Amino acid sequence: MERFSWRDITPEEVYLSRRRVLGGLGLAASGALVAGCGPRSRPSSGAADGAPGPTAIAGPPPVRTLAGPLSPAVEATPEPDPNRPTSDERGDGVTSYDAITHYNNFYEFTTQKEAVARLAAGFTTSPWEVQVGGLVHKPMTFDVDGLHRFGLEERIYRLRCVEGWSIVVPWDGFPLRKLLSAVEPKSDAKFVRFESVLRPAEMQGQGGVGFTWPYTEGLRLDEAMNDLALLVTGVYGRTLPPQNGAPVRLVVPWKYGFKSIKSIVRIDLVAEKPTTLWNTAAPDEYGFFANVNPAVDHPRWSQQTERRIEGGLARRRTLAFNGYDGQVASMYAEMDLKVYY
Ligand SMILES: Nc1nc2c(c(=O)[nH]1)N[C@H]1C(S)=C(S)[C@@H](COP(=O)(O)O)O[C@H]1N2
Ligand SMILES: [Mo]
Repeated sequence: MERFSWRDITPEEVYLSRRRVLGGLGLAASGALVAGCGPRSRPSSGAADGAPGPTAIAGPPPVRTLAGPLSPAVEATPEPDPNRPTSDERGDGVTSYDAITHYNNFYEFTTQKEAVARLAAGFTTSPWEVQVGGLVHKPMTFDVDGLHRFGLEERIYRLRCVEGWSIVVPWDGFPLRKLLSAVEPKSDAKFVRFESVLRPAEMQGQGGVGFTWPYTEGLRLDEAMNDLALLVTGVYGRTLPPQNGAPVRLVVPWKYGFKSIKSIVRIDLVAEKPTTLWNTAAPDEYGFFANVNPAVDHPRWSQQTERRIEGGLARRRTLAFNGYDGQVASMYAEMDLKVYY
């Protein structure tokens, strides 16, 4: 049984150097990680580190409606789809399938990012039900095929982990707002609460202490209705592999990655701000809103820069709202983002 607590969650550079000290072994197995194994120093905070400044935003993220069903998940990088854009709207190239499926945060399995894929490999994702209820007029239960009545789109989003690493991913899914509209929220519904599966027999990390399982997350209703908030069942045109949150997960690209809850079994409309796993474990470290904000440091590390998990040690500037400010900043016009992080 693995035992860990929120204090084990560290900035990526500490995580990587700790792994190196613990043997360095296994690390080289993942090509994506070799870059992270070299000697590294603490990132300097701010302008002095030579990180490139933000580039101009060309428009909203690329969206492509998918015609057919998703193909089965694969172990190795799937054949490239000639129709898929190879970069996001900023021109940031997509991160490879191998990299995003072998460097994961999924604490139900382990805190070792390189080991999640292996430990999650046999995870049972079918049958699966997602119950949608709470303050709604039409509570509904969906199986995964049933969710696809809301359509299937490919969206290339950046995902920025609170620990300081990031990826660019072609997700397949549909806007959460379509599902929420279908269940017809009552007028007193103000927040949405999400719950991951509780299955300690298959998830060794749930046997440990330090967290209140199951993993839970939440959004304010207007955030959940924002077009960018995506319920995801696939990646790279393939069924989502277990390590990335199969069979269905949320992706909220303007917030730190921990808001993008995996392997969802319940979605409830509620009146009060829901408690969430990370906010409960360490409220001063992981806020409920958790909007990507380079101006507010994590209490234990800077949030000014980040490292793409492919492409070496270079750090780039972290952008307010992860660069999606044009689509989301108006929701927070009244909030002091230095206080409500
Ligand atoms: N249920 C659950 N969801 C989760 C997590 C988790 O541990 N459990 N980790 C979160 C964190 S911290 C990040 S950065 C993203 C990582 O998603 P990825 O592995 O697909 O890149 O998943 C998020 N969703
Ligand atoms: Mo994260």
